[in-house]
Amino acid sequence: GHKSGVLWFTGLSGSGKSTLANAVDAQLYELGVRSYVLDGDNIRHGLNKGLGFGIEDRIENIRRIGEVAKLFADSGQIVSTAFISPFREDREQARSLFPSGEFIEIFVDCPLAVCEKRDPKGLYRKARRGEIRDFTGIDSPYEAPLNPELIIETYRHSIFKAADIVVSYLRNQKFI
Ligand code: GGZ
Repeated sequence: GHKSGVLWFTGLSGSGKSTLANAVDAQLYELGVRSYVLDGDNIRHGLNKGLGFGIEDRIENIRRIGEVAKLFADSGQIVSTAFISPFREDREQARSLFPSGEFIEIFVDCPLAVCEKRDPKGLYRKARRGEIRDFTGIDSPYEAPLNPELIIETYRHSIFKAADIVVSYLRNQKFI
């Protein structure tokens, strides 16, 4: 068996949160650990359809994600959440839903300039042109974690190495 908990990935758009969460999920699957990833594809397009990117909507987005993550953890799984989650206070609120040690905040650290250069969906370009407003890092704030359990610098690690750092942490902390 294994312990349940949440891997809370936070970082800018294009920093690699979803990619990393999915790589960790794949490694956990190989190890026979039950895990699940919550990301924009299954939450923003479903449960949270209708929420936008203004401050109030982001707060509500993260609040619901915290509650859903708790349900998955209660079901015995290791759940990964891959959302910008830009505000410290909201991440702390999510943390407070979990027993101490079971909320693992992972700062997916990648400079804005690198995220902007990657720009996989062309959103930064649109934000720079003023075609999208309230874009994180451009005209909406991102508050980096002050004391995360892990910092992963995705601009200097391969995705495999980055996932390995997370899985090793879970081993060291006796989750798996
Ligand atoms: C930030 C936006 C915005 C704005 C659309 N600001 O790179 P992506 O496309 O796939 O990831 C971003 C995603 C952010 O949604 P989250 O639910 O993670 O945000 S938050 O935690 O702040 O609620 C981006 C896309 O949605 N996107 N408009 N204005 N990202």
